[in-house]
Amino acid sequence: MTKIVTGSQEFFKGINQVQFEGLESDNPLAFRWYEADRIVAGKTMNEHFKFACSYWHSFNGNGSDPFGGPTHFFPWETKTDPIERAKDKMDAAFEFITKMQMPYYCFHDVDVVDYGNDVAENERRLNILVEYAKQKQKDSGVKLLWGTANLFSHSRYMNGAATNPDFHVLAHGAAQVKAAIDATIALGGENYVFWGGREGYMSLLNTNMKREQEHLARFLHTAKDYARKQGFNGTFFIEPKPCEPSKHQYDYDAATVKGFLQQYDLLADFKLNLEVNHATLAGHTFQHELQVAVDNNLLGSIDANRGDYQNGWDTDQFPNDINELTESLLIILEGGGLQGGGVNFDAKIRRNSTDSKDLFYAHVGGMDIFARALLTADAILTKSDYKKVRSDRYRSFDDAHGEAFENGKLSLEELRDIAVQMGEPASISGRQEYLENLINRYI
Ligand code: XUL
Ligand code: CO
Repeated sequence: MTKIVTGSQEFFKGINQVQFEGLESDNPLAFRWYEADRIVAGKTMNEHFKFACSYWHSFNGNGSDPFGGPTHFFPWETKTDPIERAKDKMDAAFEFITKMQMPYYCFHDVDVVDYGNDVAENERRLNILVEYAKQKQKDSGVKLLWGTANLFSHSRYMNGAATNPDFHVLAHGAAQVKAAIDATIALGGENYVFWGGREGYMSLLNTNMKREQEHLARFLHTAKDYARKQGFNGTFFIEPKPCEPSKHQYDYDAATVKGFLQQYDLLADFKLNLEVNHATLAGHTFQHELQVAVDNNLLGSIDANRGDYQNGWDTDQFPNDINELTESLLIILEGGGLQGGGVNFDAKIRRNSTDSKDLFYAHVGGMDIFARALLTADAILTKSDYKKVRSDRYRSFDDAHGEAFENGKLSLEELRDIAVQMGEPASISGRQEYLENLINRYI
């Protein structure tokens, strides 16, 4: 059990630590499926998931949208001094995280403390909060899954950071990344994330795409070399997203990022942090993105959330789709799991979810649905003929001519002669409905 760590005041009063109570429980603030120490497929649930709370949505996201201001008024946002206010927020964060028994958290630099326009002052502020976080981590055992720098909110980044046409802006982005890497290392962070929200363009009329992408690669090499020199041996993650806020973002999807990493010799140090709603925006399923990552040995981490079928933007809702997640866990389990990363809830409660309990319901639901999907996927893999149905579809490549083709031993003329010799192929069912039913049966 995690020790609850509060500051000088308790922010989530009247809410106890969330515990596993099992399927019989009707307590909405208990886990029904997530049992941290339960072993599934050779690892504890805790090891499979490494659940992380995202600082930005949970403690900064105030419910505002393009049509209206904040609806969430946090008691940790009252002090005027930025350092004192940031400490209150960190007290609230660790209280929440330990009450949820989450083992990890993630942050952007500016989530932790307000940044202004003075590089040295920003570094000073972040350092103070890093020292504060060190103590909190020590008291609670909670760890940092990854750190990152926000290179998209400040107005100077309106044309991008590493891909900005103005070198002066790029240098400011580098200063921020340096401080965020220093903070991540100081806190024992296990990974470092680059999400290129404005690394892209709005119009090709004013954009030299090739030059911008070369700058991005050079920037990533420079940041990576610095971090390695400072002793960081965790993994760097690129988080693909096709658009929003930019019209077009360079890290479009898993396949695009793989090509980029390969082209610029970054594959040894970088993997992917895949987000469900980003996959949807790219016109893919999350499962597709996971499979691309697994097939290229790039599956590092996950940002868990979901989109809205009626909306074409990043709604960042908490995950609750058991079919989607069961199919995802099938791919993750068969692919050998997440490499270095975990499951970060990059999700926010709705604008009109204004009770302090809502943040707890959201995370309870998210952790439980992942646990349920893991158990279901493991049962499918170990008890059903799911894998056999798929491998049987390819059995004509297991021997004879099919095997010779796979090994590059057949010319086009020989293939033509085999076609003549074998005659018209029989039709073979893909059995999609059978497999869809199988998944529902195990849920
Ligand atoms: C934005 C997004 C970011 C990254 C970290 O869509 O997902 O919060 O996860 O910068
Ligand atoms: Co994300």
